[in-house]
Amino acid sequence: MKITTPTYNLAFAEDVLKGLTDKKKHLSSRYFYDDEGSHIFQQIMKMPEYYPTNCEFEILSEQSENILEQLNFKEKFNIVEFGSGDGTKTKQLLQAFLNKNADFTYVPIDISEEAILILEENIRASIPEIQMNSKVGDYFDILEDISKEETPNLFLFLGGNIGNYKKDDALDLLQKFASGMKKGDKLLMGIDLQKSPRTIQKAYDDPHGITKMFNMNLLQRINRELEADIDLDQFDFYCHYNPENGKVNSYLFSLIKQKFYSKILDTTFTFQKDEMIWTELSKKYSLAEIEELASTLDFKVVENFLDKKGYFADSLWEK
Ligand code: AVI
Repeated sequence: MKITTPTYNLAFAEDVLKGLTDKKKHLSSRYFYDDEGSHIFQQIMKMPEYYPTNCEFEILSEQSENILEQLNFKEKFNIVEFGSGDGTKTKQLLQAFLNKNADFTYVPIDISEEAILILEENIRASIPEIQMNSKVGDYFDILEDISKEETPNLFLFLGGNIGNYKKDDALDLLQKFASGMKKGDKLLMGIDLQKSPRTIQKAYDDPHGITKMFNMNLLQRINRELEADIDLDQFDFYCHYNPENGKVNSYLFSLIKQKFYSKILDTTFTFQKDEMIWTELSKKYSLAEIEELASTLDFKVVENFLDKKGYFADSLWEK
């Protein structure tokens, strides 16, 4: 018997079916990051309007010694990183810690073996003396193993990804992190801050159309993986920052009344003219909200490390 494995991701297929047949249509931003989407995200991070990348790079380049002091670890520790990316920013922190003779093992975690191999090569090329113990797999399975060891841990959750979680989901995620941490362990989390609404609006509604492409890739992904016939020219992108709640919400919307068919889902999806598909939340926090989030989860905020413009925080929390 010949077993054929599907070329599409089952969770993606199920979520598209649910999201595009719900009364208010939605698609999760988690699906932005296929190979094509990850490539577009690299381009977003290079845009001058997308300030978070440079702000966090500045913090980790210039303030890592202060961060090390605030950790106050007296013995060898682990630096455990969730979703390490290509390591460009983390390298700044690792190098500064080594310059201060800190004794640690870097433990990057990623679900993708390929991503970990690229990261290892990248880190070892510039910091050959690094002690590294990479892990491939599910964050929380690995966290459970790490939590059984006595070595103190600094967990890194950089890049401002927490902003892409709705309040309850952010609480759930951080609660899961917390349950894998022992007393004295620290969490350094990148958080984008509230600021001029124009600055934020420009970072998402960029003049180059790259963020639009990033969102449109969701529709292209449906065409590619779910064998659909969406006419991309008949959709547009819209995003809006609301300074009253700190939320950037992004959408795709239909320019005409239309339908498309997916062979894999064997379903026809219908759209009214101007009907919206919600694609992403990117929440900007105030310092007071960071305090509130930490205290809800029984963490203590040790210090918020801000870039010079005060746009972005790497917030150091202690369990
Ligand atoms: C990954 N994440 C923190 C980005 C953000 O700023 O919310 C994703 C992104 N969406 C549009 N531009 C960048």
